[in-house]
Amino acid sequence: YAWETIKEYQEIKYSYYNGVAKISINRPHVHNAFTPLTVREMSEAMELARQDERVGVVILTGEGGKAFCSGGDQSVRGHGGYVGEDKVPRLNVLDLQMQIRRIPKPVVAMVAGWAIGGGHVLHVVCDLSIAAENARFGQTGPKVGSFDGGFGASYLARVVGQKKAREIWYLCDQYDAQDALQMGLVNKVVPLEKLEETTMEWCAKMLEKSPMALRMLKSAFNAELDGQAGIQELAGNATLLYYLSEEAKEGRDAFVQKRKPDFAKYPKFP
Ligand code: 2NE
Repeated sequence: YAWETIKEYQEIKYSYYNGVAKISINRPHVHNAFTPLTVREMSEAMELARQDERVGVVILTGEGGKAFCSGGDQSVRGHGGYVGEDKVPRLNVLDLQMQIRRIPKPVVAMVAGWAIGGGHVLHVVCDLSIAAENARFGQTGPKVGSFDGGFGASYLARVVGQKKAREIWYLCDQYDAQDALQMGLVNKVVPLEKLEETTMEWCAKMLEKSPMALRMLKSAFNAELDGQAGIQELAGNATLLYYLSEEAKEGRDAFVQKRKPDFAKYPKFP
């Protein structure tokens, strides 16, 4: 694929091809563990993908074929979070999780090798996950003095069930791609050499579909689980649809033209 670099970064790659944006963690020497800078760059790229009207689907992945992401870089974990050049401890990956959940376009995790710890949670919060046969999944929190009690626990439990989610967190075992497929943690398993091709085929199928329908579905799936914030997201999309209607435009026009709105002609559906 002729991926076009959209912006150069230090710790990630961000590129575009045929309606698809690809955000790839580029720290293969540490199995793509993330620092605050990695996350800040991913966050900016995710926002660029959201704003880019050419982009219909986003792929999240890691460089090198040996790891998707191994979580927070333990060598920069300080007192209260992961520490960057400004010496401030942060857990900014939690904001990135929210962004993945809220971007109104499907996000697909393309997983080769390790998806571990906070890296595992990143694939969990993606809409879909395609795994290579060499993929390995798991949480390590209780082993390294950490945990993710947010989406990393509650959404994982929605995906694989309460018993399995508790097993994953309490035992910190590792699971291969077939285990993950069996528990509904990934959508498909393919040979490593077919990973990008298959992911791009799935993206192409989604790109043929109605972007508004996909947008509504994503917020509808979220709404059931995200409470008031989920309803806000779904309702925002309802407002978007309403603003596209003549009925809503009549209200705006009447105000601007300083006249009484005439809503009488609009249908009162049963
Ligand atoms: C992923 C795993 C199981 C792979 O094992 P293996 O044996 O295949 O590789 P190795 O030798 O451990 O790793 C290769 C290099 O990458 C570094 C290693 O230290 C090693 O470096 P060198 O010895 O060659 O210099 N590396 C790997 N993961 C790293 C990491 N996360 N931070 C810094 N360096 C890392 C094995 O590597 C492993 O278990 N990695 C640690 C996984 C982990 O515990 N991640 C953090 C979980 S906590 C978290 O992510 C988190 C959270 O819980 C809540 C909020 C935010 C984040």
